[in-house]
Amino acid sequence: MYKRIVVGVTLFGLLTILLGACAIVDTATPTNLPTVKMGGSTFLQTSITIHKGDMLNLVDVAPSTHIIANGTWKGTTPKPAIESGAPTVNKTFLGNDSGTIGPFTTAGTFNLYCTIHPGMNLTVTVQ
Ligand SMILES: [Cu+2]
Repeated sequence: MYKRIVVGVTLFGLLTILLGACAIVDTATPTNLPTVKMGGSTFLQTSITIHKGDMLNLVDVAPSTHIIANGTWKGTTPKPAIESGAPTVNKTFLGNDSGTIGPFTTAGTFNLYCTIHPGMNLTVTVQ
């Protein structure tokens, strides 16, 4: 009888720890942020519209390095440029990882590109 209570209390304790751990993981993942995925050498979408004050979550779904910065590719020529009102972006992804950039505090249209992959452009519209 005593053994059963001990087993029960132990299981309840383990369950509480497991559920607690899940809750911590959930809050650490910015799933509510606007998100753009990156493949092997491209953004999987070329533009996104977000709201003033938003951070932008970038998810590298490939085992591929990307260095995201302010600017754009014109053909095969990189054109670095920080536009007025844009947050300074210079973020390295090593593959199968993610990170946030911003916040974008000014309304407008801003260009981001990957310094490694020609043509890998993202247009961010902030409204
Ligand atoms: Cu890239």
